Amino acid sequence: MRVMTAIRNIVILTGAGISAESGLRTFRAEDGLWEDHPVEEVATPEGFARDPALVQRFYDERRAQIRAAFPNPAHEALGRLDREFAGELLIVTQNIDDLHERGGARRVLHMHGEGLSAWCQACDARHRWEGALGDGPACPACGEVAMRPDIVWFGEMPYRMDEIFDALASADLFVSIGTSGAVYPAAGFVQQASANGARTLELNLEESLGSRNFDETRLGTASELVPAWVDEILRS
Ligand code: BV8
Repeated sequence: MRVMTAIRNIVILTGAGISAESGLRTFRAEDGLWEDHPVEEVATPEGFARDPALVQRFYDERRAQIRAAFPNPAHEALGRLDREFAGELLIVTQNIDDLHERGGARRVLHMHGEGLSAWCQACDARHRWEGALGDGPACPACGEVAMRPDIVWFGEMPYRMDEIFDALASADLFVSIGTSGAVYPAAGFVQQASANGARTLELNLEESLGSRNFDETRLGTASELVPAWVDEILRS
């Protein structure tokens, strides 16, 4: 365990586990299905090209679930950290919900896109979108019917990787919350942070694929572990 020097720069990575207690399903159920669909069918550009109506319906359903969900104590604790921590902070989330923002966090980076955003393939405009896309609405900017979910699918480049790599290069603490460590490049962030001299901490319900890469792993639910950890940081 690295000596606990003053912490001035924290990077947090969150996954579906932090939103589980808000009622949003995580991905890696035993059957490897996403909401009863094979991943390739609903979370790849090929799947979208093959059956756009199915994929639009899949994300219309997830968008409605996001809007019906509420932040839980873990999201709210990170909001408090964002308000009260004097140093640098970046919350990189793999989640497409807006529960970090509704929990009060501001410095949030959605590396896999956002469920409440639509991306026009005709003019490249992005729009906040709370309703359905399956019924083929026209793009508010160009009028074309060409909007897709603003989501990073498998095989697509995650958003704002440069900012993430810069943050990992200067972090002195990297905390992973509620992620299985199954998907790259997010699953590799802990090694990058560690190689740059950061301490690394995992808060998760169970051991993950990356647990051996962390200085410390605490097992439990996010709504228990995250508020306690935020208290610890704000006291130190
Ligand atoms: C890319 C948006 C090129 C969609 C998502 C072979 C080897 C290595 C890599 C690859 C490979 N073959 C292909 C790849 C690349 C691929 C990949 O990693 N595949 C995996 C399957 C092997 N990655 C990509 O394609 C990525 N793009 O590589 O581009 C590139 C990259 C960089 C530089 C140059 C080129 C793009 C991947 C993005 C896919 N989109 N999401 C949507 O949401 O609909 S992925 C999706 O699954 C999530 O966003 C997240 O990233 C990922 C994992 O999900 P988790 O969030 O971890 O959730 P999960 O259910 O898995 O786990 C939940 C955890 O929470 C569990 O551990 C559980 O114990 C815990 N938990 C549960 N309840 C609680 C809890 N914890 C606390 N409290 C609780 N109450």
